[in-house]
Amino acid sequence: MSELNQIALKIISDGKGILAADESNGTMTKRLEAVNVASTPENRLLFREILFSSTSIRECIGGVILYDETINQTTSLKNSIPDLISSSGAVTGIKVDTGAKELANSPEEKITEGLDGLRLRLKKYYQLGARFTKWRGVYYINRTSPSKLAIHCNAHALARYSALVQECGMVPIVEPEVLMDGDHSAETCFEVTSEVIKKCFEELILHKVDLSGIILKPNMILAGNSSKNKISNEEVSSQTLSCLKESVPSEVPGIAFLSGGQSEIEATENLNLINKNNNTNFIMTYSYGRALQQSAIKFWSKNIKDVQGTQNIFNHRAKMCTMAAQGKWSKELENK
Ligand code: 5MM
Repeated sequence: MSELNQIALKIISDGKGILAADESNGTMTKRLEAVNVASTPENRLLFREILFSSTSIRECIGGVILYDETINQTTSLKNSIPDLISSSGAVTGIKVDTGAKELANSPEEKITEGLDGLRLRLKKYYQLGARFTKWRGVYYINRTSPSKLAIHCNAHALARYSALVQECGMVPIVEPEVLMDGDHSAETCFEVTSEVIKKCFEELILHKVDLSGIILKPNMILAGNSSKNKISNEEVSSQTLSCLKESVPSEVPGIAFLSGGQSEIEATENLNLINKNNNTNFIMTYSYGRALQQSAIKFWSKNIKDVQGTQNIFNHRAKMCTMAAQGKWSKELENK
């Protein structure tokens, strides 16, 4: 087992999953303003410190993805955030892309940027305690998208990023997100996701990335959020499994899904079925942002001083996701 493979397994084994707390300031501002909290560095830290000091970080969460602002912040007890996370046995991760920007010659699509100067930034993050990283490519589905161009250049960027991250001794999370926006069918989502993931692996292999030392973070196979032809949770699980089975090389140790705008329960139930029916050798777990934090942030915004109450809500969500990552979740457990 290579060192990178060991780090990847530490993050995702035994039902553990990833807390994606790497919202950029723009996204975090949307999340906080939606619950009437001012988006200041202090408030962003306040909420995140509550999550990172919850008991579920030890019990359920194998890795936490941070944003640049957060990895440089200090807790109320004057500890570094990576120290707080590792004191619970979890691994610190960091988002290293600088965002999805308009793609030249295809302005309705996006290319994720951040390769310039990346090697130096990675060295700095390693010194701060990060042992894994994240880079997200986004793909829209509509009549003309995603184009071959968007599929090609995002895969190329994900591969160049992954090679640099491994060179610096960290595990890259490879996140090609086919967005749920639109009225497309689940069948189209399947075809697009399969093409996007296959292209990513073609490039990762070309760039000599050690596939046993990455974690793939894909979307599940779902109909678009405005489609009238939604598929059942059972179908989501079977189609997601067959898509990944045909497009992901067997060396990859694990797959950690994004929630992509699914509700907390939907994302939990779908992950549970994926694990119940898992006919692959991949570990299937979660790397959720919204589906872990939604209820907690709502409660906290109305009860800013109630740290324990906020943590109870977050702990329950993390526990449910961890049960789902083992195929042991049920509605009864959810409502207990
Ligand atoms: C946590 O949200 C991340 C958002 O990043 P930006 O602020 O740069 O858009 C996002 O990459 C996230 O890690 C994944 O999409 C998973 O989050 P969800 O909410 O889809 O589970």
